[in-house]
Amino acid sequence: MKRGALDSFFKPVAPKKPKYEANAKTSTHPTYPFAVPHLPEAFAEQLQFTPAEEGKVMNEEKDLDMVYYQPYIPRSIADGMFEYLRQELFFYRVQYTIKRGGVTTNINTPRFTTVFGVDATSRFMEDGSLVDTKTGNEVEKGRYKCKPRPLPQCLQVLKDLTEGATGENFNFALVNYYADGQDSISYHSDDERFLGPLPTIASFTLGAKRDFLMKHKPMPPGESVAEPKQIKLGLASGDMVLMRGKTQSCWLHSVPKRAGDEAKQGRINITFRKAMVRGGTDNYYQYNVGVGETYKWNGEEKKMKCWS
Ligand SMILES: O=C(O)CCC(=O)C(=O)O
Repeated sequence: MKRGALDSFFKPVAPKKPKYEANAKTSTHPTYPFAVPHLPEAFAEQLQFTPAEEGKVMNEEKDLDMVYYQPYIPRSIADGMFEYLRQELFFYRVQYTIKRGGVTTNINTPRFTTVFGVDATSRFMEDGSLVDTKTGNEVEKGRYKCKPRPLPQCLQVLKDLTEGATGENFNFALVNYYADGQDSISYHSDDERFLGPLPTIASFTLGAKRDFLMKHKPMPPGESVAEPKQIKLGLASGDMVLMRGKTQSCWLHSVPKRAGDEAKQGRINITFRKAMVRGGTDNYYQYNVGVGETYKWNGEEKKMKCWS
């Protein structure tokens, strides 16, 4: 049989686009403002076959080590997954202050955020209680300033599948919702010490296509090698970038503001990470949950609204 004929024989028929139909089962926890319905069955079934495409290794630039999946989540369910997560998760618009050189500045995070998980020194039991990883005893009061939340089933399913496919291990899911082209994240790297050296981060896109920009951190003085050129990836619904090796210690990334209609459809980004120590847990909840209002998607008004 010819190669082409073989390929078409084994190639799966493009799956139908399943609609988002609410699942009656839910994830609950005393720290959740409301229950999160489980991943709709039709999406869970199709996720079993991820990654939808083989990842492309990007390691030709200095200090860069990434795998780019186009897509990881099949396009047939990516937009449905976006609708489902936007509808069912709780979000925050975090405000905080920073002090630099004696000057205090108020920061309004320019996107909606939420976070689930706990660092490697603790873990959640099936019943939702939090125990010390080594002893198995309930975590003492005062270990955390924040109240850690277990991953809801929908993010747990995606995390487990991602771990299986990449051989990596994660204990946090951070979720960003960019409501429109005004929402953004400025150049930064996820190189906090609590992630340990050479952290691996799996970063998913659902919904609107947005540019993901990367640039090398400034080269040390006297470095003879030229600074690598900037990279621009147009991340589409279902795509995933796995950043590993020296990518976080040597490169910065951002999702800049964007004009045009596509960004107005909204975009969700999910990153899976592994925090090694307690400080990571307090840091992630401080900057992704904070102390302000809870927001929930209002399907009639088509926007995030304060939830009470
Ligand atoms: O939205 C994205 O693709 C990037 C998110 C990100 O860089 C972060 O959460 O640290």
